[in-house]
Amino acid sequence: MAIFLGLDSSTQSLSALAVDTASGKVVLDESVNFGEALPEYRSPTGFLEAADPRLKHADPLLWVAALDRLLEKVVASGFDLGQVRGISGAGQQHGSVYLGTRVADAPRWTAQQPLVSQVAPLLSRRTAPIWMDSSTSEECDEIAAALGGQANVVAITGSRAVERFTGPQIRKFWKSEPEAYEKTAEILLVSSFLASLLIGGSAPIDYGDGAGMNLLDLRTGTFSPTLLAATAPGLAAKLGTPVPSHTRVGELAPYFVSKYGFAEHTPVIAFTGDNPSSLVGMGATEPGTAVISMGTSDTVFAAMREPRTDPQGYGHVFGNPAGGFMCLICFANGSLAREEVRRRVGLSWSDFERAILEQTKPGNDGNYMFPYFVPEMTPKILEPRVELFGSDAFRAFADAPASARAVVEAQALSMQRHSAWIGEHPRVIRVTGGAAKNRGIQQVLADVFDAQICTLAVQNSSALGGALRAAQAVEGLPWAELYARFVAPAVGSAVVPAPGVTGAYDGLRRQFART
Ligand code: XUL
Repeated sequence: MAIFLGLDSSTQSLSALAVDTASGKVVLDESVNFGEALPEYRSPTGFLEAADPRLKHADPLLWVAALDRLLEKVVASGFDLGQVRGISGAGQQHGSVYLGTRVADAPRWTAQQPLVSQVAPLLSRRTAPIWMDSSTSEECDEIAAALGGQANVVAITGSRAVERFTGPQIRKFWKSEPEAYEKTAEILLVSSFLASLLIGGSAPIDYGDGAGMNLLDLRTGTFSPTLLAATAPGLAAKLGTPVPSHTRVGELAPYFVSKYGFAEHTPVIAFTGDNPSSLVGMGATEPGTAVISMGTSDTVFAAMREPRTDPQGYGHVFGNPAGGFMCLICFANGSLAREEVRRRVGLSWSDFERAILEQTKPGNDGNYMFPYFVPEMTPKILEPRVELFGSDAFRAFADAPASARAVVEAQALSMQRHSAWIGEHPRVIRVTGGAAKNRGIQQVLADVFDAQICTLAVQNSSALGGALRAAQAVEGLPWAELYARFVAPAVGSAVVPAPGVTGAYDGLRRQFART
């Protein structure tokens, strides 16, 4: 029996999932919701309140406290962490943590104190900008100008300079707090920060998550000297050297051995971004399988046959943890937008599902909603606004069923429109994330994409991806074997397009084309 642990530090929670490669079973699935479990960090949805809607920062100590809280919960559940033979995991992408002392140079973690009080003195910046931040347009323009245009940034990094990516965020920090930047010895991503906590040392950034920084040269797998220079002075020394995702970055620090009963010398494999990790957890590391992940953000992604970039500039190319590349398009107004509409019209989630399946029909009688409750990156909408077209009752949020369908249809059509550059019409799409269970949402996706939609038996694909990556790196098991054991479609999950439905969206597609 060999047990492997995957962790996933997402926007709103930290999860742990363990697989047993011998029995093919998931043997642990626990999580800690930041807002509920750690209210003292004043982050009900994972980030700090700010007057400017473009500013989205989190308290990195929240993620540290959550790690101890989660492991306590796992031990309390009776699970024996001493069986774990390897750990990997993932973090929300693009977010960055700033340390005045490198973790590698910090005192060894002591089990006499909680981790959070040992990490706090290391920080050179109290907050961490996260992927929802859109406050760096000026820095994006400056980086693009220094490179001779966005096309050159795309050619090197696979993405335009975009607000949430780490490079523009670092540049803003250097410009606004030059002294604190100067004192910063190490900049980590959420993923490499988590791995660093585990090994009690400085864990490198992997190619999967590193590609979301506007700094990594995709051809060489190294940070581009031109982009480093265009971003901030002395940056190379603060970032370390990026590594392939399967790299063993160290072994678990004694803190976790004595406190939680892990075995000594448990290997830790590089952490990656939550989306690259989900590519593994969805069994989609070979081209041909598209994934839609519906969490705080909605993302559409797939492994790539050949490197290709989005002419409109919204799509990205990241490292595929199994080798090669993946494409991704991200939408900020995902679950929080669905939740906001559901709350405003007073529907339960089951009523929301019923509204879509039973009380409304494709095309929604011309009721459209463009749900930009927070600044959106795809398409770029920096000032939050909700655009409503249709009947009076719908526009007044008084027609609850129409509102439910309107938000989901707009999201699905936007996903389809902005993923067209990938150049493939997927016949089957695997969906994951909290909203993926909702039959109404599945049906809209099937109708809009004209594809079969299926969910997998294991829900948390990013944490599963972490566990499978650890198993692959430590035991050398082939991906196909791991997928055969752990990536099975949920029984009876397939949803197919309703007959003759595609034309129903022509009006909405035209409306979209005008926006
Ligand atoms: C991807 C992105 C989001 C975060 C959310 O580019 O910004 O999906 O990774 O966790």
